Amino acid sequence: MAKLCLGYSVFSIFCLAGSVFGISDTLYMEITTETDDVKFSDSNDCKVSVYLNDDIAGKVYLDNPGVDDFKLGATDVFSKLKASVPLQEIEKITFLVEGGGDAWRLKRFSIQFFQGDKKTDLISFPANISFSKEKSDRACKQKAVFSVRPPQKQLLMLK
Ligand SMILES: [Ca+2]
Ligand SMILES: [Ca+2]
Repeated sequence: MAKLCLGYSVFSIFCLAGSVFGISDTLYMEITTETDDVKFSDSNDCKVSVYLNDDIAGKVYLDNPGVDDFKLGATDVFSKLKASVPLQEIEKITFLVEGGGDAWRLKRFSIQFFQGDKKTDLISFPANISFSKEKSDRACKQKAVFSVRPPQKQLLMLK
């Protein structure tokens, strides 16, 4: 009996922790970037992160460990990124670039959200933005921040 109670208690605590901290319903994002294929579009030292609405503290870095991301003309997929804002409250998606002596040119990106066994549609955005906080390696205007708004709330529905 004592063993059964102990088992039950541990299970309860786990369930409680799950509901309090939202372990079971963590919202994840998958972001796919297309680096432009025109000269100098690739980057070796831009530190790229993405955040939702104005929650800069909740930013997640786009970096696949051991992979040379943002090569010329490359498509990079960044998975299991934690979303810091509930799905229905997302109004803005912002790319932030820190550093960047070697600018990065983003042609397009897409984003999809996952929660449990459900997911949203894939939403795709044109960008055509060159990023660099420090200096340019292209004769065009550099930005360090780029924001888009999801076009329709229906696209942010889990299915
Ligand atoms: Ca570059
Ligand atoms: Ca990397």
